[in-house]
Amino acid sequence: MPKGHLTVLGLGAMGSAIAERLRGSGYAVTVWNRTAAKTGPHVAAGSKAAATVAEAVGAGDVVLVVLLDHESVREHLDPVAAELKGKVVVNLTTTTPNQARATAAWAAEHGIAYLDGAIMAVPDMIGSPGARLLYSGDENAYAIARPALETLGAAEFAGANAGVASLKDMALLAAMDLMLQGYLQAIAMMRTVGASAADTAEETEAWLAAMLPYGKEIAAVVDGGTYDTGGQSVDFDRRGLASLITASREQGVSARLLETHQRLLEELAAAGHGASDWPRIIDRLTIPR
Ligand code: FVH
Repeated sequence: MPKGHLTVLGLGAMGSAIAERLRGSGYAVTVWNRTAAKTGPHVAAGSKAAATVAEAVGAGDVVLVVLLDHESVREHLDPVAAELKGKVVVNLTTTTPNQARATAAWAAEHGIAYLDGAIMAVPDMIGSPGARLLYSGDENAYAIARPALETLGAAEFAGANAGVASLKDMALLAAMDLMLQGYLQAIAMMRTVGASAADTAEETEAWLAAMLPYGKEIAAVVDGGTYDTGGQSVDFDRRGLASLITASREQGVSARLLETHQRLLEELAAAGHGASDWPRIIDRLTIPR
């Protein structure tokens, strides 16, 4: 007896890994993919292939959507709203928070229990303890889908606001993006004296690892909200950053990545906050609405 009937829409790298894991965990899995040929290996492994999205969603109590983007999700879910009524839809496609909330509103209108998910893993990690998946939206949908979702990786419910899982995903990816840009700046600077990218990356990794705990100190300053703890000030940081920018340019390396940070510090100094703790920069990141 299968543990339950699930549908997976989308058999790209991630959808395939998810379908395979669910099947291996004892679920009866029906798959659908725009390019039907990709269903072949799944059928050979014991899944059923549906010829249409409507047929696919009819076969599962929980429908997992792993398509490319918001547009492809809505292109295929909107026409089968009636078939989805009363079912649980878990959308694991990467979308923005507003797109997640829009799909949640659409689902609520059609009596569909909707959970939006964000996958903090690459396909190879699915089913391993290192995979972390965030969910937000309908809590009852989460309770129903949870046993299956927990086979994919560590599952975390982030609340009823359907946009929060996606927001957290994007926030963490933004942090990663900015950190990895730092590797490139260091590599660009050091290769002007012949250092290999590999050597600089190794040194950068060790340095960043030593600095990581400082992130929580920054958070404490932000949570404190006074920016007068006597830690590194805006003026101190401006001077330090000016040296980095000058050193980059002296080596013939653009300082564009660093200049953005410098501009924010200059704005704070111009507003009379030169003596403030430098994490006050967060005020410049918040756009009034
Ligand atoms: N792969 C990863 O490492 C990341 C990890 C974090 C989360 N992402 C997101 O997961 C979604 C799916 O990603 P993927 O890796 O499976 O992506 P692809 O291998 O490129 O497969 C894309 C599937 O989407 C189908 N598709 C694309 N456009 C349409 C459309 N207009 N209508 C129907 N299906 C569409 C595509 O079908 P086909 O090309 O095989 O016919 C694939 O099934 C994604 O949101 C990541 O951001 C993965």
